[in-house]
Amino acid sequence: MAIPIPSRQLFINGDWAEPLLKKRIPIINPTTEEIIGDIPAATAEDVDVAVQAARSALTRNKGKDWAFASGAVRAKYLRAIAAKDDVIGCFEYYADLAEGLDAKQKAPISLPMKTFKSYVIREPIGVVALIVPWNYPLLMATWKVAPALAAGCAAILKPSELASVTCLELGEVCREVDLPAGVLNILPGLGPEAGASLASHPHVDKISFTGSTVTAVKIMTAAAQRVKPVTLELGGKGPIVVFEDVDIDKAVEWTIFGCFYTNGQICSATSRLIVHESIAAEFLDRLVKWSENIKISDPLEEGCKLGPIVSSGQYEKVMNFISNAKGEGATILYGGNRPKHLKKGFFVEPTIITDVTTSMQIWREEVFGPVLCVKTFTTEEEAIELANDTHYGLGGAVVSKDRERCDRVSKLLQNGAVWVNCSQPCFCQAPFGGTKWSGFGRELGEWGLESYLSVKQVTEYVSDEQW
Ligand code: TXE
Repeated sequence: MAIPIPSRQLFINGDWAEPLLKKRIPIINPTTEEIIGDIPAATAEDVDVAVQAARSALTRNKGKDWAFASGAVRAKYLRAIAAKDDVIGCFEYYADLAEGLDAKQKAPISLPMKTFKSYVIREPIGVVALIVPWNYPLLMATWKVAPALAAGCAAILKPSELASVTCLELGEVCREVDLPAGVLNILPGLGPEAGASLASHPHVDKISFTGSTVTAVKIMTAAAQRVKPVTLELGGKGPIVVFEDVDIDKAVEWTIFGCFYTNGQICSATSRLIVHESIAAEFLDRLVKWSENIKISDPLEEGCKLGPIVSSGQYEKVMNFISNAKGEGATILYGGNRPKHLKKGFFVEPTIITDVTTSMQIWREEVFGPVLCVKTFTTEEEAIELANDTHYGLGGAVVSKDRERCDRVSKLLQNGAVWVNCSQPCFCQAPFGGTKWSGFGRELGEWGLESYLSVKQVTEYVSDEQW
């Protein structure tokens, strides 16, 4: 059954506002390729208004100042938003951390001289730009909005032009819970217009970005001009290393989940299978059998396990990766095509690619689609070398019954997250982020909150002694 899409405007200063240039972007259903609605498109003019609203929300003197409110006050709003929304756990978690922040304020520092007293206060960084991608649009937004608001920042959320609808509904929730005006503004729009204006705006104090490495470079360049801090959560080409002592069925299941879940449109997807050569033949056999049973359909259909790719552009990109792999001499062991039973929509079969070399594009670049490439290994050392043979460093997995081996490998993988005997579990209490081209800074957990706080020392001369 089709879900009605509400027609929304930009969310600025606590209310809906038509974009100043009245631009809108069509929404295309990736299953039917039909236009099913549209979203407002912010431009630099709207960004100015929203940044001004956010800035005055920080210090407006009507008893509702956001930056100077206690963590407990902010926690009340976060819990109210959580009660109305889907990504409840994350908002509730940061409501708890906001309260915890009150107790940490004015924490004394022990100094070597009695003539001075020193303490530390944690203050919100200020106005923050939160730029998010289209995969998990509301969740990626929440990973930023909840800690930013808990810290006392005022935010401008820029959802992806390909998936803004759920983020806009967050605006309606904020209205319902009477979140002070300007604390959260939501500005969908094109990356080079709304996104770039936000990243370079002189009154934005920090940028937190999730998306591609190419766009991250542009954002960092803009931020560098004004010496602004950035947190970057970027792409990946994660390994899943499978040793010879595993329960093959369980390991196959995690391999499938780690690469094909959400169509592989996950930054931390483990899309490079590195499997011990002694079990490789049987492993691949069972992997193919599993893949044959994945139901590909309209995601609204019961039992669907694999829906369409997000957009025609992304569909073309995934198909190009597959044909380039063939062109470079790799073997398409399974999939590689549009499923025959689906005539419309941006659908791609789950795809398994073998005979891969480490110089091939399919080994080196992020596909962001349901495409797994495979290599075998003989020694643990070789497996680690293959796993780390990438510019990226977001998620990685190791599967083995040998605990000590898992500990050794976990230590040596150059990833921000390592999963042992599983792939992809994610909890808002644990830090998430990457190394190398996968970015820097951490989201979630207490690290997520710290990234929106600035630390100030206050040191007092307390002695009667004269200088
Ligand atoms: O990402 P972009 P796209 C990867 C994935 C995908 C590729 C391109 O491989 O195929 O990136 O996807 C905004 N200044 N990932 O084009 O461009 C944009 O509007 C400021 C991995 O969708 O990075 C959107 O809101 N902002 C990734 C956000 O940046 C700009 C998730 C992300 O878009 C901008 C998504 C600019 N100049 C794609 N240009 C992950 N790590 O999860 C664009 N934007």
